[in-house]
Amino acid sequence: MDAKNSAELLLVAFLPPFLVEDLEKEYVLHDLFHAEEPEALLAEVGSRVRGIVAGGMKGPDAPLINRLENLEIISSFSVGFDATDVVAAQSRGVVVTHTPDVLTDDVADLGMAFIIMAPRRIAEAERHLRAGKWLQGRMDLGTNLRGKKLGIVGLGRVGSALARRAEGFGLDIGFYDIVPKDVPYRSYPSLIALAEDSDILFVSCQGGDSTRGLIDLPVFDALGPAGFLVNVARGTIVDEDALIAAVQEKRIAGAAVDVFRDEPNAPEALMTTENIVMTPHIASSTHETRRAMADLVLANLRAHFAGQPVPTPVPDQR
Ligand code: 8YV
Repeated sequence: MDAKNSAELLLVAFLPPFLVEDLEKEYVLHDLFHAEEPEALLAEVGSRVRGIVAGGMKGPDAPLINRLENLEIISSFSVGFDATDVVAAQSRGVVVTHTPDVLTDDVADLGMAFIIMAPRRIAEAERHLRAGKWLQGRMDLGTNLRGKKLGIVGLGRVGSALARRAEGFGLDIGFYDIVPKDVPYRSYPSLIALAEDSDILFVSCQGGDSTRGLIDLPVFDALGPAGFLVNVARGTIVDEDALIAAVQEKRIAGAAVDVFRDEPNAPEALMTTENIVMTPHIASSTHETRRAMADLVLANLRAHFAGQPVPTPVPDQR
């Protein structure tokens, strides 16, 4: 695009510099996320803002949405849209759009890596070697995957992509979803029933109020002392105090998580806990996928300002 679109956009999340650079070529940007005086910025430019660029962990709440009288679109640099108050946006006729599909493979790849890492104790093994403990003896044995039961909580895009990978590792796949699915995997009537019958419980449902604290102590106890929990979805879905108790008291065998309740804070209590793998929300963090997500944010905004329809999020289809 040669000339700048006259539209003014509010950035409310941390966004990769290459996306900000590209947005700057087409729009007038106001960076609320880094603003030293957010109130002053909003007072000055709020009435001119026609679009918001949000992120998966940081999006506009109802007061902000309602304050921007000329807001037309919220374009989120994420598949998850739980950080944005979608109901408030839609009730004002504000379009909400996101970046599905382009990150599915990367998130499923990390999920599969976790499913191997936790039972095989790969992170522990690496720490064992680096600490010079190999010289003192062998570490404890891990658990193998073939024939183990994998329970997927939320069989959307990521859950389905994960299931395809897991088939290749000989895992026996079941799932629990509030939406019926026509798939060759075993469907369970409840989360507890799935957890009771699973060796590995994989969380890939959407975040937000509908799933807050879904994975609680009864679910961990249903999974049992030989079970593993893997979460690549949202930290809010897992009751973090229950997770800490579950791994530390060995109510489950171990866990692997990429997401936390209060990012970028991971619980201090887990820093020295051996039987949990933790990464800082990196599931979609590859050059290729972040570029594709950025391109989709740009394409969604361009389509909207050209008067074309943009894809809107479908609940329960992460
Ligand atoms: C990103 C995500 O890390 O897409 C999502 O929902 O959680 C991740 O891909 C994050 O949203 C970046 O804003």
